[in-house]
Amino acid sequence: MPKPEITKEMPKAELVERIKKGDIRAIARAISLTENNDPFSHDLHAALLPLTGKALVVGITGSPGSGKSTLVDQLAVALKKTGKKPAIVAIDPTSPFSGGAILGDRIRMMHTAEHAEIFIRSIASRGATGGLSRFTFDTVRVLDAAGFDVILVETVGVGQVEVDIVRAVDTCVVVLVPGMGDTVQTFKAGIIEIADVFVINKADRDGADLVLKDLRLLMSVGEVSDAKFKNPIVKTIATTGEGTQELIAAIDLHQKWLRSSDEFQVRKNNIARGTILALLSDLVHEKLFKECPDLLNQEIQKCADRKETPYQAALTLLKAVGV
Ligand SMILES: Nc1nc2c(ncn2[C@@H]2O[C@H](COP(=O)(O)OP(=O)(O)OP(=O)(O)O)[C@@H](O)[C@H]2O)c(=O)[nH]1
Ligand SMILES: [Mg+2]
Repeated sequence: MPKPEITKEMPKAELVERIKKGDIRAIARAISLTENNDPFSHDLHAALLPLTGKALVVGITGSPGSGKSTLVDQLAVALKKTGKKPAIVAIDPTSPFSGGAILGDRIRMMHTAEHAEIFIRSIASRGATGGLSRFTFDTVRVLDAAGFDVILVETVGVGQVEVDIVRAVDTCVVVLVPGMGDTVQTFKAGIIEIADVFVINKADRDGADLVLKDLRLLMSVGEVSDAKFKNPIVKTIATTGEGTQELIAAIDLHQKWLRSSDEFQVRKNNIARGTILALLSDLVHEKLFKECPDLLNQEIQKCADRKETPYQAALTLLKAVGV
């Protein structure tokens, strides 16, 4: 008998039950409710919360075209082979993942040669504000509740929000490539400091060893006092899958270290703190735009005309929204 359609009227408990069973349409529904900031989604997330906390969230970041999607593909397929249930969340991918039927709502299933089905959700970052990071982790929460045990989040580490996203994962993999002067230049944004594991992809090209040398040098400089974890560096050729197993082992090594140290709790707390603070400022902004857009414009004008300091304006606005 075909399952009943998922409708807005469907009771929360039933939707939660179907998500728990890994029902793709229920997952898609939950994600789109979240994306539309539907009030129902907040209740839904609260109901999903007890089902979460089991997935390992791995961030893959690096400059455009460095081979992140190809690498994520390989990782997902390799993980699937070992009996894991991986899912992919890709932020603004400009290059498509291999094949796959489009399920709507930016969700696809990747069909691999091994007939393994891998869930992929892409998220557009263009035009998105701070909400991007909130939405990414709400999506991750739905997937975690649905029983996906490794969630690979691909993002180009350029904007602040994207850096915030990779900062909030369990293991952050930074992908570098030869011949781009990549090591120092591209990652001034602070990406290199948040890396747990480094990948030198396109190791089939000249210059991979040079990147390795640069990276080791850079790391030895940073290693002044309490470098508690020696970041593994893995060379990969994502197009052939070479190095994939080593990368999985390096991620594993990082997780073993993290879970055996105080850093685990520190990281969890930092993530929670960052998420709450970001959400608070989002909520205040939303309230302002909704409840007193005219006052906001007046205050902007006063401030621009130097009749008021920004501090005075902010206080007036906070009072107006009852904070
Ligand atoms: N030679 C070589 N090419 C590779 C390797 N890995 C990926 N590529 C190629 O590099 C190009 C970009 O790969 P993607 O996986 O789309 O890179 P990406 O980092 O996801 O790109 P964006 O999402 O656009 O930032 C593709 O043509 C890949 O086939 C590799 O190890 N060696
Ligand atoms: Mg990509």
